[in-house]
Amino acid sequence: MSALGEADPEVYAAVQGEEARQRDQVILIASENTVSRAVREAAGSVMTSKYAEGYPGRRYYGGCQFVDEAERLAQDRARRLFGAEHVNVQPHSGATANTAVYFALLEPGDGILSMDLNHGGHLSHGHPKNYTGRFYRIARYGVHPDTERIDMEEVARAAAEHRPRLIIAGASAYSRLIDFEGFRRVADGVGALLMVDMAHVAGLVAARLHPDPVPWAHVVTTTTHKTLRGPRGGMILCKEDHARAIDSALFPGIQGGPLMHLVAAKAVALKEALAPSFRDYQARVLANARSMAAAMAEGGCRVVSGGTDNHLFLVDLRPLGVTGKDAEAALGAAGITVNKNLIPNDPAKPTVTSGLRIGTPTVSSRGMGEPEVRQVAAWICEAIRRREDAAFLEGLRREVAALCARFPLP
Ligand code: DSN
Repeated sequence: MSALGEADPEVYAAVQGEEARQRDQVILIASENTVSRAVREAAGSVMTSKYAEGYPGRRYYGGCQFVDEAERLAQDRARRLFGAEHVNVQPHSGATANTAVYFALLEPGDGILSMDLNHGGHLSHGHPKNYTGRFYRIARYGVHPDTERIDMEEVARAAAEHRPRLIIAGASAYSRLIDFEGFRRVADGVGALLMVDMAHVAGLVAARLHPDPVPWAHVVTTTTHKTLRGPRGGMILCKEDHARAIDSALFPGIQGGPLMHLVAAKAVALKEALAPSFRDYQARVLANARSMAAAMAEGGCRVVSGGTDNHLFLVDLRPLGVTGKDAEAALGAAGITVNKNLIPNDPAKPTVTSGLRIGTPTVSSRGMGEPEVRQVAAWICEAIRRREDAAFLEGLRREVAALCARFPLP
């Protein structure tokens, strides 16, 4: 038995349960992935015990020589991977990375122009219930009602009207390419700074399969655990001009000691992302998302904006007469994990929704390809249709587990 199993059987059982869930289910949460054993080993390493407030070579604690090595490796690899002038690998999360940027570049009351959460934006970009919605003057842009794509003319019009200090490009439920160069033109036109939150597409950017925000944005934030396939955490990339302000906004501004086990795990994931095989993986993520979106449309769903250019797509369930909430529950019973999601101009509440968000990073990490994801799409449509049929959902759960057994977790 493991040390955890002996010391704390209850937590051990929860961890075992989670391992079995990940092993036996098809996970289609667009913001999740499954990390390598090497990343897990670093994340579970002795570095969790070390305090290291400060930055490499400038710490407030003794004994930092080895954590310094790990942090420098993470910084160097991130700079190389993204071609960034300066990198901070310490943010505990994407929201924390964003907070550091706001504290570095803005004063309370300054204006931010960002994507509407109801059209695919992110909570920490100015939602009224988030601190950003209380501290800053928030203006929104959304997707065009006909194309369901970001409308750069609307972005330019909103920027001219609201004169923000910061424009944010980046989303958590948007399946189309984002024109970062166009955003920079709009920002320059009104004297604003541009921040890109590339959390969802960072792995695709690293693989050069998505437009690169780094040349255009003053600051780029990301998480490390989505398409980038690292441990949970955040990262900030910026031009040298903003490096000091960003570093001191993060520490001592909003964080204390960095989580050095996760910084070490970020270094490992960044090394993996520099390997040629990472590009093949990201190409599979894209091909799987496109193929799955097409199969869902064949199954009677409406795919928002008609398809996808990245790792995710949104499904409008109204043609099937089911809410996102009920579809999520039925699919959960069949061993398929998705999340309900608002679609643009959704008439339903965020706790109910008319849509699902479906992403392919995890299934692609397991090695599933287009035949498998098309099969999963067919199962999803069938499970939604037969959502009241508990015996069918139970049988499907066994078929899903059999598919998963052919594609073991790392
Ligand atoms: N909550 C994340 C997502 O699911 O997209 C974003 O932070």
